[in-house]
Amino acid sequence: MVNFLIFGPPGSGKGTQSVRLAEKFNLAHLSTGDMLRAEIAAGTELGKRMSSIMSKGELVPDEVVIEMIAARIDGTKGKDGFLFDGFPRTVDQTVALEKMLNKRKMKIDSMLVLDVDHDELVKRLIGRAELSGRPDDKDPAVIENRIDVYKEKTEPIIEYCRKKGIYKPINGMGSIEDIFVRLSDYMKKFL
Ligand code: B4P
Repeated sequence: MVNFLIFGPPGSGKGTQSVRLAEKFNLAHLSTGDMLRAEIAAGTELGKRMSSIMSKGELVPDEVVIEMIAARIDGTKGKDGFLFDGFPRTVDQTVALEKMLNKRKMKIDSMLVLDVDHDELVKRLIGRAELSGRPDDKDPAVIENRIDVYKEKTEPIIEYCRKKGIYKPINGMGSIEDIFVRLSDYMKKFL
């Protein structure tokens, strides 16, 4: 099993690229954002509690996403590895993921970080708001807050992974196809 983190600020293309990469390399695509939105859509108790946090652009509590991921890791069969999308988002989540993987004789093999300019992030998210109706994409102030939260709470994971020698920056500017080729060319060395 080969395990990748796809990483980057909101709007950097994590979700967009993950769907295609997971298919190409037979990886299980685990997106905590998608899992949380599914809880909200299903009207569960958890979804109701998480919805207001997400619509402000804040992170949900670590325990919530760690539990979701643990359940999915054990429930996955027939794949060649995992592609973690939007998880981890804090150093504590990273440590928890490493423990989960180590217990199952796995590790994080590579962290792919999509680098995208600030103005391009905002443009993509505002563009998506019209199609997705996501409350966290509609309000420019919420978008800025998500980017600030990323810088404060999520970006420190880069230093953590750099020290472990698994950090790989990827240019996330350009067409979806060009970025897919950049990511695939790097990932295929592991598979
Ligand atoms: P996520 O679902 O992870 O949302 P995201 O980071 O905003 O989106 P993503 O990065 O996948 O979107 P993409 O760029 O692909 O999280 C949402 C919320 O859930 C968080 O704010 C938080 O509240 C909560 N949450 C999730 N995980 C959590 C965790 N682990 N811990 C705590 N809280 C958590 O796409 C954006 C747009 O850009 C799309 O419209 C796409 O079509 C477009 N696009 C992509 N690539 C493009 C390109 N190259 N050119 C032009 N447009 C492009």
